[in-house]
Amino acid sequence: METTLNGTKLEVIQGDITQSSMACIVNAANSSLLGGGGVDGAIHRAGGRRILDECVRIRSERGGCPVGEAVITTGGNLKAQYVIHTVGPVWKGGKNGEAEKLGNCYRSALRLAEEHGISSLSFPNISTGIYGYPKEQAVDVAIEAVTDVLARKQAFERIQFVCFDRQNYDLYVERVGAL
Ligand code: AR6
Repeated sequence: METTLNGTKLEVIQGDITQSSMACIVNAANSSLLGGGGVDGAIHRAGGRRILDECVRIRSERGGCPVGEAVITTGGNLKAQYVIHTVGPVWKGGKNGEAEKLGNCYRSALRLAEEHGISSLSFPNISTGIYGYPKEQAVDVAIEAVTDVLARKQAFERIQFVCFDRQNYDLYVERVGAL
């Protein structure tokens, strides 16, 4: 499903983000930037060695990526030209600034995308896998952060939420449908 918000097409799809045809995909990485499981593992496998090489270089320059921040690399062998790697919070019950940190992931990624002139990007459901963030709460944080940025900027043509599992897909369809 899709809707338009201040000139940006906002889409919800179910699928594998490595197959995205947006200019940029966002990765739910960890602070080491050296890869891992989940969507991070899938992106590195599909994108190949050049993504990891750039992550290693960024890591040696600035020691990794803090939670809520983002870095950008090539898309390597992916259709996407770029990957923006952001680091979501680990869910620790909700009273440890998780919502602000998760919102910062979406804001940081969009800021970096805008700085690089990227007009279309795909987001996975950051933190809702291995990091254990409750999906019903993560969707609200994601949509609030993205719609807040879009309300102030017209920098993007298309933003996709790529949901891997049915539960996230249903939640996003409901929330985006209500915008
Ligand atoms: N395409 C789209 N979404 C996916 C894909 C895919 N190919 N694979 C999984 N997801 P997770 P996190 C969904 O665990 O919770 C890694 O080891 C998945 O269903 O990938 O932020 C990192 O290195 C879930 O909804 O990331 C970190 O150590 C969402 O992507 C840690 O996991 C996020 O799940 C980050 O944990």
